[in-house]
Amino acid sequence: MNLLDTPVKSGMVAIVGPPNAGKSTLMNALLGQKISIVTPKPQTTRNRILGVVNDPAYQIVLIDTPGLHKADQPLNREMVRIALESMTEVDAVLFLLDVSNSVPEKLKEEKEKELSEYMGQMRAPALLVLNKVDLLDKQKLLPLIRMYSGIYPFKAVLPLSALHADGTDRLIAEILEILPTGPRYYPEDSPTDATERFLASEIIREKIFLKIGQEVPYSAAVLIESFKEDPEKDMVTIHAAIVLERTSQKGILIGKDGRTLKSIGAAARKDIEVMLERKVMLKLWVKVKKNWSQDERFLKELGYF
Ligand SMILES: Nc1nc2c(ncn2[C@@H]2O[C@H](COP(=O)(O)OP(=O)(O)OP(=O)(O)O)[C@@H](O)[C@H]2O)c(=O)[nH]1
Ligand SMILES: [Mg+2]
Repeated sequence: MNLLDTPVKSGMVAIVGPPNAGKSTLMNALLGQKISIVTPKPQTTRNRILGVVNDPAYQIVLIDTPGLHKADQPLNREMVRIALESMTEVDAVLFLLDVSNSVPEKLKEEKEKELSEYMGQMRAPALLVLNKVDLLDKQKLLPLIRMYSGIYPFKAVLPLSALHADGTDRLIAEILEILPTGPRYYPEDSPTDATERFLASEIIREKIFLKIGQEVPYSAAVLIESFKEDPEKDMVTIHAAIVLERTSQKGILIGKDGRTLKSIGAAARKDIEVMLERKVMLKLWVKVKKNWSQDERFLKELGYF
């Protein structure tokens, strides 16, 4: 019998929550490897990204999503739509909150309203994950758990530190309580269905977020223009365009004597080499496409809509 056909606990699990809650960090922690990019800035993730956790007894298909936030621009609206859609098409939802900065006694009314509106759209059983407890005064934990349990009928409320992969065993156990028995939906040999091209573009975007402040990373998209393998040299040559919204942003991205762009390229190349397990030649160039984030056709090209 093919292992793919042997019934196990299996299903789709969306990781949702406000920007910067640690969703991508949690997905990587559960996978035991980095698939989703992580930065200290909110609104890093823009697409749904699949991560497949395999075990002899189960297959958990995680979906990392963009942060839920009040969005009024086309790109941001798409990001929120992607997250809300993921939330309704799964077997279980992990609703993740960063509790390192919250006030235990009561949430600000507006924030509570916003969160419970999003929670109200969940269709599957949901677990509330209180993340970043490594930064939280332990005495504040119990009141927090009590407060959040009152907002929505979660199956469980779990404190966790995604950064330190602390609390993940209990989380997996709670997920398995919810998941039905079924086939493995994805082959066991890959942790994601994302293409190497997409993952490379994300790594470049991550370095832009990490190396440049303010609004430029939010105005940057990365298009892989060519991705050529050379089996003889065991090498990949990648040409990528970093697309900005305004001409004035070009100088910031490139930096004095091209230093900023060079350091983005060097850091990205290193990570892409680890991902591809091959030598990589990475050529970056910068172009401007005025207000691309409001251009539906271009957003489609990037994989939205
Ligand atoms: N101390 C601490 N930091 C964490 C933890 N989890 C995530 N972080 C940090 O929080 C920041 C945001 O993490 P991400 O995983 O990118 O958050 P996200 O929810 O995916 O963010 P968006 O994609 O922007 O919605 C990063 O600097 C992480 O290192 C945690 O458990 N403890
Ligand atoms: Mg993310």
